[in-house]
Amino acid sequence: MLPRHLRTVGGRCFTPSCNPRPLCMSGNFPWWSGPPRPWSSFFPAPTWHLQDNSRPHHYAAPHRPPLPGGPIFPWFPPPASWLHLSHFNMDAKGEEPFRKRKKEMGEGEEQQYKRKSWTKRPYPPASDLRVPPIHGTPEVVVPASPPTESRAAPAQRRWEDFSRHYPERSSKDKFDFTVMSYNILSQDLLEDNSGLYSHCRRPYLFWNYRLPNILRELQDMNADILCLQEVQEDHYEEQIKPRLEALGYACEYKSRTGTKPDGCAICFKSDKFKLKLVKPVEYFRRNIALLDRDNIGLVLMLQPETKQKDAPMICVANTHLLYNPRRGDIKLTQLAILLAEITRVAQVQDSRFYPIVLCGDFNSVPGSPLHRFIKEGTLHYEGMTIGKVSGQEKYTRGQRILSIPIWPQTLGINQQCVYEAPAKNQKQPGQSSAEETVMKTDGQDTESDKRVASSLRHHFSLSSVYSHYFPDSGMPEVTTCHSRCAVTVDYIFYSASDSNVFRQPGSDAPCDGLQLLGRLSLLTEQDLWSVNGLPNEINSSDHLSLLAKFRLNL
Ligand code: KL2
Repeated sequence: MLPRHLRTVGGRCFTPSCNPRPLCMSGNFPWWSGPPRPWSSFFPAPTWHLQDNSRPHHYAAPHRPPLPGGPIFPWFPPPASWLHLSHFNMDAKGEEPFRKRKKEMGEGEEQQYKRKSWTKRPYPPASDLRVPPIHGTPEVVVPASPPTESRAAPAQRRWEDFSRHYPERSSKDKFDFTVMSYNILSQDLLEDNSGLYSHCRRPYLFWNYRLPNILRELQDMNADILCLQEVQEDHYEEQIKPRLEALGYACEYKSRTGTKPDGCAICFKSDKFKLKLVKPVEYFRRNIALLDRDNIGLVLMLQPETKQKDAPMICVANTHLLYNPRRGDIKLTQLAILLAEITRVAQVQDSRFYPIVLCGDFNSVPGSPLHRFIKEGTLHYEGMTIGKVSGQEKYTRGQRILSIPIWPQTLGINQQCVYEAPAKNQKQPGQSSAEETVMKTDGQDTESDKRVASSLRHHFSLSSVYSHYFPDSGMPEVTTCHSRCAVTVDYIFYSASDSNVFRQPGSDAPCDGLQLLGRLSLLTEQDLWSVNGLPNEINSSDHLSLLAKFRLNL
């Protein structure tokens, strides 16, 4: 966030009074309305390639948030991507920011901002909320009437249809479904980190204003599976879950450990899937100093409801990894725990797995070691500084390097992100003798043992739904945008065709994994600043939702 003295330049305030222009609101609702949803026909024809054209990550984006009224002073606030300064408090207990000052607020506003126990029901239940109409501003009472706004051409999110790349299949031979991943910005975190939202008009930050927007977006997206992060428990129980249940979803929730009031939810259309297994995943371990953070994950096994044929189960995992940009060691260990849990529930035999959809906010940027590890299945980390892992920070000099191995053996997870069998010396599926030796002779490794020991692996073959860069402009896609940064940290990974996915016995399906039929395009940082960043009048989180359509061949 900019220091206060820099925020007022040339007599104008950069942050709170910009003209917010909602995304994609030129008379139409940004997404689509009313079932059935004609996915491919409603949106303009796609201009996308199927390949995942990963490019090296770069940081600066050559544009800046708009100054209201045009620049009259030869100074501009730097773009958010230049301002990714870590909180000085991060290293100690990085997740816990300072409680933010609320003295600037009026009395009534402060009432709204106060965290309350959910048993006290400070907010109206879902049934009292008027979900706003598809067109126009949500019909909720906001504390101050916003000034008149000028609307510019809105940034567009388009549906990109890839289905033409796949042969048509009869309805009995396929199971198509949509998955959304969305960090909805818990009100508690918004208030704790209010400096990140100093560019926003205050009325848009009230939960009573944001909730109907979020519910409307969920409703209009109408995804078959929702993977939500930063879902505050009171809001979930009283408002979000009842609304989603009314829309035909069954909902599972895992709260963060400790005193953190938010968590992750996975909701699925109960007429499309049968719940086979729920696995809440806690990363906190009392006896392991490295794992003292309260992040969590949630894994479900879902059985597609198909009339004609038995479909294999689908493993859906959702997580929100640690934010602290400097603690890549913790992020990698949290990820390893999640991958180990997925292995446990999704493994069919040896290294064959049911199709996996892995969603979440990984607090790591594209091209970072953590991101590459998920996609490539291997990471050699010897000599890597802990701050480099997530790629959130440019300068990592002076930081300590990752220890080898990253996590202690007492965690019971090997370097292949698989839980070790309780019996000592028992080989894990796919574990080589060299790795086994390294685990046993820790401290006296040979050079080649050391190389194996300083490499992580996992057994899944995962692709990312998004490409992370726009092919024509080379501009980075952005999934989160606030005063301090505009980057991709949210992903939907999936077991792509040709991966090591379980094939139904006797199946003549041309491929074993999931086929990506389409996705809702993301935006650039520039697009988002043209609507005053996030959250804004219409988009009520500091993240964009991610939406993908998959096909499972039966
Ligand atoms: O970046 V996030 O926002 O993926 O949307 O994930 C974390 C951050 C979330 C959960 O911990 O809270 C936000 N500075 C900025 N943002 C922070 C900080 C911080 N010190 N701590 C938590 N968050």
